Amino acid sequence: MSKFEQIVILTGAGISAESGIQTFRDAGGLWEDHPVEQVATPEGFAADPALVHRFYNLRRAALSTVAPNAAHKALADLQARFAGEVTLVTQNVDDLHERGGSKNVIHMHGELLSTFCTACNHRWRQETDLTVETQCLACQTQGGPRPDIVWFGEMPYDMDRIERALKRCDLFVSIGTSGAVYPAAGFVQLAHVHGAQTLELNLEPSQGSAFFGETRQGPATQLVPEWVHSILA
Ligand code: BJW
Repeated sequence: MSKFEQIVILTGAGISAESGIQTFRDAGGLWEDHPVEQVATPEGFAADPALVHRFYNLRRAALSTVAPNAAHKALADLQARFAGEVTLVTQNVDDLHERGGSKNVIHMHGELLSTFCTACNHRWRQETDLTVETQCLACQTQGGPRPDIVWFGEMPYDMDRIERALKRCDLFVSIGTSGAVYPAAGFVQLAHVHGAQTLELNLEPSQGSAFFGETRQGPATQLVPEWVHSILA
C-alpha cells in the first residue's frame, strides 16, 4: 500500500526521447533549422503560415514512425493500478502517452493531432496535412485552421485544473523536462508549498533540480518503470 493518495506527474520531451522524438533543447533538437520565433509563436504563424504548417505537418507525419516506450507504458500501468488519484500532465504534443495506454492525459501545450479554427474556434482531430488552403470543417473559412499547439506567449491549456491538482497532491513527479519553460517549470514550487513531496526523474539535472526534494538521474525507460514498481509494490 503506497503512502501517497494523490500523485501529479508532469512529463516533457525526455520521456519520448527514447521513442525517437528529438527533445527541444538537447543537441540536434527539433528547432535546429528554425528559430523558435519562426515556428512557435503566433507572430511567426502570422508572418509565414505556410512555413509553420510545413513544420508541423512533418512532425505530425513522423508520429506514425514512433511507438510508446517502457516509460509511457509504466505510467499507464500506474494509472490503471494505483488505488489513489493520478493526474498525468504532459507538455508533449505527441500521442505516445495515449498509445501507451494512458487515459485522461492533460496536454497543456496542445496536440499535433488536433486543429482549431482561428475564425470560429471549432476544434477537431487532424491526422493529415494542413495548408493555408485548408477550410474549417464548421465555418468553411479558408486559412482559418491552425495547429492546436500552445505557442510562446499563449496561455497553456487546463491551468485551473492543473493548479487544483498541484495544490491537493501529496507527491509531484517531474519526468524528462528541462524546467526551462513556464508555467510548467513552476509546478514543483507550487506543489511543494502546498505540502507535497517532490521527485525529479531526468537524464541530467534540470534547471529546476534544486527545487526538488529528491532527484534521480538516468534514462526514463529505466527510472520510470523502477519508480512505478516501487509505488505499486
Ligand atoms: C531525458 C532523456 C531520457 C533527454 N530520459 N530524460 C521570462 C521568464 C519566465 C517566463 C517567461 C519569460 N519570457 C517569456 C516567458 C513565458 C514563456 C517561457 O517560459 N519562456 C521561456 C523560454 C523563458 N512561456 C510561455 O509563453 C507560455 N505561456 C505563458 O506563460 O502564458 C502566460 C501564463 C502566465 C501565468 C500562468 C499561466 C500562463 C507558453 C509556453 C508554450 C511552450 N510551447 C513549447 C513549443 C510548442 C511548439 C512545438 O512543439 O513546436 O512547448 S516550448 C517547448 O518547450 C515545448 C515543450 O513542451 C516545452 C518544454 O520542453 P521540455 O519538454 O522540457 O523539453 P526540453 O528539450 O527542454 O528538455 C528535455 C529534457 O529531457 C532535458 O532536461 C533532458 O535532460 C531530458 N532527457 N533524454 C529522461 N532518455
